[in-house]
Amino acid sequence: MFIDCLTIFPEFFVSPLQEGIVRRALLDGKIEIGVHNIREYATDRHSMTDDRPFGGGEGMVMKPEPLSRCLHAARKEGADSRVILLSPVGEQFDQKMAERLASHEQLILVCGRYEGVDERFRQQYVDEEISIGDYVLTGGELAALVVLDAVIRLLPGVLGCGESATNDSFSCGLLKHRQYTRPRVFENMAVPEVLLSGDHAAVARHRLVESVVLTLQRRPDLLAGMRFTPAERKTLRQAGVLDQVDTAIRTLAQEKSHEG
Ligand code: 9WO
Repeated sequence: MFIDCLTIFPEFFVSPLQEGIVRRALLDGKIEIGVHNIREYATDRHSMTDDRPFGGGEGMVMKPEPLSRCLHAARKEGADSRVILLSPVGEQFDQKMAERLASHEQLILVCGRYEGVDERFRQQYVDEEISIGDYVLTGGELAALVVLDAVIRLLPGVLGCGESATNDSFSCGLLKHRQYTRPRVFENMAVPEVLLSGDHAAVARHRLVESVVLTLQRRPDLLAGMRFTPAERKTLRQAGVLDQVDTAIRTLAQEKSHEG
């Protein structure tokens, strides 16, 4: 996959791309990342990328021409590319969106600064606008790095077999169970006995219950539309949480039907 970032602060992308899994994906050639300095595509004497807003008011707006020139330079002709603007009014980013974006050949992440980008650039070139959450940043760069990180780890061969994405929080619709490592006792707290038993089926049942209870407590909204197999239902019944789960799922379904 090609990932290209359009920014007036290319240095933002240096160290986040030089660590851990993203670094390895780059070295293995699984991804190619281009960081393009919008300023290099300004044509005036002072390389201006911003200008005063029409209609007056505070702050500056990013000029459309340097952005479009930069975009044309970044775009791989003939590739299935997606142009994304990071902005607080975008659609909220989530794991499902990361999975969808991971299927494109090229992502072009446009990072705004100042008060935002000229509306005509957005209309003409932006395929989708993405928000990573309900807060305002000083620019789109950190949001672009979040999207980039979440997408890269989903690409084939990027995670080793010991770090598979299939057991992550959200991948199966539930939050991931909590983890333990050595020592067996830390500050008087022991590791749950079942995890030491070597009984893989019992461990799997324990983790399912842990996941479901954590999701009920923290993110019951994630249980909407959730379906459990008869074996899973049996495990949840034995753990005494099945009724609570069914009630939560039913309540969410009712809430949804009242919305529509
Ligand atoms: C800001 C904005 C506010 C209201 C309506 C539209 C808007 N567009 C932008 C915008 O493109 N802002 C640029 C990027 C310039 C100012 C700083 N920027 C920004 C992006 N701040 N916060 C984000 C952001 C991006 C993704 N998820 C959360 C916040």
